[in-house]
Amino acid sequence: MRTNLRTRPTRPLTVVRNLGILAHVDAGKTTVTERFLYATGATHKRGEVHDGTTVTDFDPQERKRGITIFAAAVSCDWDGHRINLIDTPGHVDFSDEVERSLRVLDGAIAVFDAVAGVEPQSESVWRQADRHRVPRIAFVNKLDRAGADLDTAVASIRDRLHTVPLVVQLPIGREDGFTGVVDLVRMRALVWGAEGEAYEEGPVPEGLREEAGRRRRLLEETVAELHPGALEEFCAGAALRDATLAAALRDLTREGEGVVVLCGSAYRNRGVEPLLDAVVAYLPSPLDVPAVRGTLGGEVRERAADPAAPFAGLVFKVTSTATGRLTYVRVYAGTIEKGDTVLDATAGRTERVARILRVQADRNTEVDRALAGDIVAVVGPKSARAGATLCAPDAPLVFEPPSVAAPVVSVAVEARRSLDTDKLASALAQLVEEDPSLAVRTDAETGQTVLSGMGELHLEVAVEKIRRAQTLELNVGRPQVAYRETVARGVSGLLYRHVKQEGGAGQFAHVVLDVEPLEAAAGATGGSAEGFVFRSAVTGGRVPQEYVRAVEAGCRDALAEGPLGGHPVTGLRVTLADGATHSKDSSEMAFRTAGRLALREALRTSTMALLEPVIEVTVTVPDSVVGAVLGDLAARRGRVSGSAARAGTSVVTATVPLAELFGYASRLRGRTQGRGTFTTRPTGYAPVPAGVADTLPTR
Ligand SMILES: Nc1nc2c(ncn2[C@@H]2O[C@H](COP(=O)(O)OP(=O)(O)OP(=O)(O)O)[C@@H](O)[C@H]2O)c(=O)[nH]1
Ligand SMILES: [Mg+2]
Repeated sequence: MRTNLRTRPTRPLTVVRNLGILAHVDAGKTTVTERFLYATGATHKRGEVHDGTTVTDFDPQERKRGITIFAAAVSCDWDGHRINLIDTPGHVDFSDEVERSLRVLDGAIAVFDAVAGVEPQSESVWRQADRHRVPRIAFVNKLDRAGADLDTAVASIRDRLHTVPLVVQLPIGREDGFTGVVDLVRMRALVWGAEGEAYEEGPVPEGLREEAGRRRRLLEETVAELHPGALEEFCAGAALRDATLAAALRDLTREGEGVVVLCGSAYRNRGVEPLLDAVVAYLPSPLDVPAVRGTLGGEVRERAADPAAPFAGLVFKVTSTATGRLTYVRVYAGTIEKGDTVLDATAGRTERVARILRVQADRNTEVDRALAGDIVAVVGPKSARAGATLCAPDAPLVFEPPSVAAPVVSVAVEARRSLDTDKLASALAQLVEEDPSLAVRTDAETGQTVLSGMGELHLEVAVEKIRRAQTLELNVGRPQVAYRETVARGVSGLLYRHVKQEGGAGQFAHVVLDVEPLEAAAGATGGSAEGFVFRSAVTGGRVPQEYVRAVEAGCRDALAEGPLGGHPVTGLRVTLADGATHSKDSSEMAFRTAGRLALREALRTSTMALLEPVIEVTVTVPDSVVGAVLGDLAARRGRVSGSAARAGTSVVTATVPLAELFGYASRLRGRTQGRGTFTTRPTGYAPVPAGVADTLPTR
């Protein structure tokens, strides 16, 4: 890690773009990032993913595996604008990293493979970006590949992402002969040289004039349909001026009413500069996005992106490096300066900002201050976690933290030498702090340390990171999936008496619980994303409010371990039907204990069902082996939901229990001589069939 002291002049916020690059694995996000850095002069050499020489894939594991694992931030300057960019991982196991990045971005580039079109993980990250209302532009990459076709890719954007594609370029040449694009907004041709250095701009070639005119017309019509200002001009003159078209495209992007589509080949350096132009032209600056909202004591507080306002920022990532603990902050309002004391409003602690760093992948530059709209790393805060709000101590507020997905796979880990046990424990604690989608617990029965995460690869990477950083020798168990338990048929009127009245302060709590499956109750409650709903039907004040809350807390305690195998319990509604108190011996503690023991008892008498995580798998294989692949999926309890064939390649989609998918990557490679690929997407939990459930170990 190199650091040099240099303070940059501050810039007006209108020229800042905070954006992320999102896509399915291997679409070319890191390559696009690399080309941005080169085109803007931030680097002087183009790195390649397959050579392990890119700026953003700097971690040894990323270089070895050729995939992005950790979101990396870089900055570059283009056309008088400062572009802060986060290159995100495409593999589904690291989607939490994407979620945390999306939370702090103002815009994004969605990259698609021109052969495959919209792939499952692109669809997932698109939905994530929808949820965060992040405006996007699309880049259809790899137009140089055999079988690449812009129109097919655009059709899949329309059909699978349910958005309106606003295609602003027409490719010149196909596949290997792809040399440039016609810019349909300015009606000019951009053609790159053999080495993909600077492009030459000229008139639209004769042979493409008609096609370009037709597509420009289509673009104008689509835009006029969506944009009232453009419609007015279109109706008046039956055409749109270039400036009106560009302004309307910007508005539509920011409103999320359509997506501007560009194309090119990042690897061959074609289409990169116009993509940078589009970032500047269409994606919003921090001033163009709505004021950010936080709360204080239940009251909503808004903060505009104003450097003069009280400071407020969100921590979205924490890493330990040779420079120390880096806390990545998106500054939403105000200014932080070196030496400031800030409040971690989430934890209620103050922290000191010793240094502020502008991060460029694994290098950084020290600055004196960071303003609203900036993304920086600070050194000094010792305990602020990802998701924490940092703010001026005299103007507190709390931002909603990014959501964290629940882990679905776990492995037991132990140090091979017992004297390394403490070292392993602290390494695991640090790992969890840096990646909130990992969790560590000690198994109550076996005493083993269990690490859980989002998938096999996620855990493999985590374990490898500890091995490398700590030079620890580890024993790692076989991966296990995280089961859950749910109520299939509940009980009503279960009476539990918690009474201890011999000597000293007594305990007295009577509770009566009804337990039912949440699905059955969903009509009445409107359902719950949380999987647990509690309500009280006690009348006449027989149980005071604070004791009702204590019973609810006790029930939540009981959900940690179900009766089938000690797995977390979900999908139920509990009603406190009745209860009784004692004037002297009742307390919140007594009711909490009663709630816990009552629900535990109720679950034991209910009919319970075991749930397992299920995954949608999309397998792409040569036609010749599709039979073997289908047979293998069936043996893994897979249910095929679709298949399609195109140009000798079959794509099979199936829902498979995660427990049956361990080792699938190497199995598929073997069956297809390395020509098969597959991607996965979690689809939730499903009941384990009776015959299988009987053979499972308990937790
Ligand atoms: N033919 C061709 N290959 C490309 C192009 N862009 C990227 N690639 C290659 O595709 C592979 C994946 O590219 P990356 O840039 O690592 O893709 P990514 O989206 O960052 O992948 P993850 O970070 O693992 O999700 C690499 O081997 C690239 O060299 C392109 O325009 N054309
Ligand atoms: Mg990458």
